[in-house]
Amino acid sequence: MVVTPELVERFRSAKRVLFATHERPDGDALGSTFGMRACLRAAGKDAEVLIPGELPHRYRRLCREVRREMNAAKLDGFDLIASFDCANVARLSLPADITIEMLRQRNFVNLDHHAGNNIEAGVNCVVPTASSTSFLASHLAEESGFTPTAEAATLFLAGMMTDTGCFRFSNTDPAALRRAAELLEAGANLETIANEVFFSKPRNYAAFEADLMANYLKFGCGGRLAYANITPELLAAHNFDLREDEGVIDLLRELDGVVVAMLVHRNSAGAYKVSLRSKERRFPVGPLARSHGGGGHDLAAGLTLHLADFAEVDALMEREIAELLDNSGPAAQ
Ligand SMILES: [Mn+2]
Repeated sequence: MVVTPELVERFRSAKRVLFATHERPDGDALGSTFGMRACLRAAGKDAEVLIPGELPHRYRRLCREVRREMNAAKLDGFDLIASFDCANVARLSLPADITIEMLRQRNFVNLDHHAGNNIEAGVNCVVPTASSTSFLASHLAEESGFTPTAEAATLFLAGMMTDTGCFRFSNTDPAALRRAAELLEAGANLETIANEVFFSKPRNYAAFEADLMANYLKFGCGGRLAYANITPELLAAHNFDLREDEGVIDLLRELDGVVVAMLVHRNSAGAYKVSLRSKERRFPVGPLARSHGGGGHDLAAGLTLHLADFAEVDALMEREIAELLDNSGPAAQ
């Protein structure tokens, strides 16, 4: 079994299921919850996904009928509540009237693939070796005896593809590729995923990216670091919402010769948010992020700095990334 028998049992016996996930939901958060919802509905059960905020543009057609509000009384109408793909209590996206304690007092389960998950539900199935929560959810559906519909297969595959960077990132493993094949056999619509999720960039986003690459891109560490400051002026010029697209950093990562990519933007509180990506396991950016109170994986991590301006952030990070690139082990064979 890929998921725990306890989790399977809770889903088998449930009649009305409510899903929650992390704030700023990504493809995996949405694919896993909406995919499992489709499986449950096809099995004649009631199921809803609770997301108080807006969905990113590219998922709006794949993920319809979002539940936006909830209160304690309505919560009692559900006999199972599930948190999917959320590692951190602070990031669980709930309406103002609902607390994590209210969920913990009920039949509450937790499915995730992030190490260090602190949701602490009644049943916790956390599998850090799994490439995505959508991968786990597709196995949960199968092991619970629900046949994935074509819609569910499409959603699970979309979640797997977004979390693995279309099977390019280091979390891609044989099990993920096999599962992708099985989901295609179950009717997943790859054309829909490609067109909705990946080939659907609004024109103002393309203009933002062109401006970024032409006018904001900088290099350090002898060309092995590519970075950019996402200034409020740049965002305003193109009416770009950085929350909409987490793929911007890949524009830097995909450059030849670049090992570490970094984006810096200033949040509404005036702090500087730093996103880091590394292309090589021998140069992990995770420990660097954690040394500043940030977090993430070895090759994809983030941190927040409270400094005076972009220049101070750039100088500090370039110094630390230079150290990382100089001090890590010998070149891979
Ligand atoms: Mn995920």
